[in-house]
Amino acid sequence: MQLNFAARELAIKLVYYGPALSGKTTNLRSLHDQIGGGCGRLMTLETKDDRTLFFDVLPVSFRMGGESGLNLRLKVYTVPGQVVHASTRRLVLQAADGVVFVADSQLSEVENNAAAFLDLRANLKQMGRSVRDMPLVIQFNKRDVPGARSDEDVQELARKGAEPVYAAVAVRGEGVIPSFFGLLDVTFRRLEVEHKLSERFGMTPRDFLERTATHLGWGGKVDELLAKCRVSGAPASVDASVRRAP
Ligand SMILES: Nc1nc2c(ncn2[C@@H]2O[C@H](COP(=O)(O)OP(=O)(O)O)[C@@H](O)[C@H]2O)c(=O)[nH]1
Ligand SMILES: [Mg+2]
Repeated sequence: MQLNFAARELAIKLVYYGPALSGKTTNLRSLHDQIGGGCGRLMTLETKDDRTLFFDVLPVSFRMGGESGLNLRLKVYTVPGQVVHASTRRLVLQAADGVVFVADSQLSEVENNAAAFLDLRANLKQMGRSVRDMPLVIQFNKRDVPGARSDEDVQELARKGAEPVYAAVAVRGEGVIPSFFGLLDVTFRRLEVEHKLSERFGMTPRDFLERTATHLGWGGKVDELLAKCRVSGAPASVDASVRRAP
């Protein structure tokens, strides 16, 4: 988090992490398409075969309104998943305020997911941080692929961990917005604990979340949004109604 008191600006860095080809760039593209004018230009840098070469970044910036006059700047990044890009991943992860871990639901990717998670853990540790203290959301993407990990399997994992787990089909835009708001929710809550946002700006984490949702075109029922596509003891279904037509 970067706070510029003179400019009354709060900058928050969010990172989509995960193995190569799990759908991180697809999430950001879909986010960009679904929030339309609510964000700036999506910058991606890919090789000819669509692999992320460096990183992608989507800026979302707006005035929070109310008495605070606060300008909120969200900078949403993806890391390149390929093993060779380890140093770029560390660079992108530096000073992150929250992470969405995009896991690939394909059975063939179980080991790659695990390796990427260990990589996340190791990189955080190297920065003197830990996964436990990092606001984190897990997204199981590619729920549409035949032979994906079963819903029961995903539910079991969701039950074991403390962090929110979301199901997604990012290519169809499903689960993308709920995962993003799930991350914002845990991130604002953490910033409240660490930096006393409500004392400084007179806005609770919930106010931050609701104003961001309103700015991005999802006014109203933030709780419903957070519950959509969320995996718990209930079946891990993906609700297409959250998706906006591109
Ligand atoms: N079937 C399916 N394919 C997906 C989904 N999300 C992404 N993909 C595909 O997976 C490939 C890798 O996606 P990309 O976003 O570039 O992965 P990244 O390496 O994590 O950035 C692309 O061909 C996407 O179209 C999904 O939900 N279902
Ligand atoms: Mg990518």
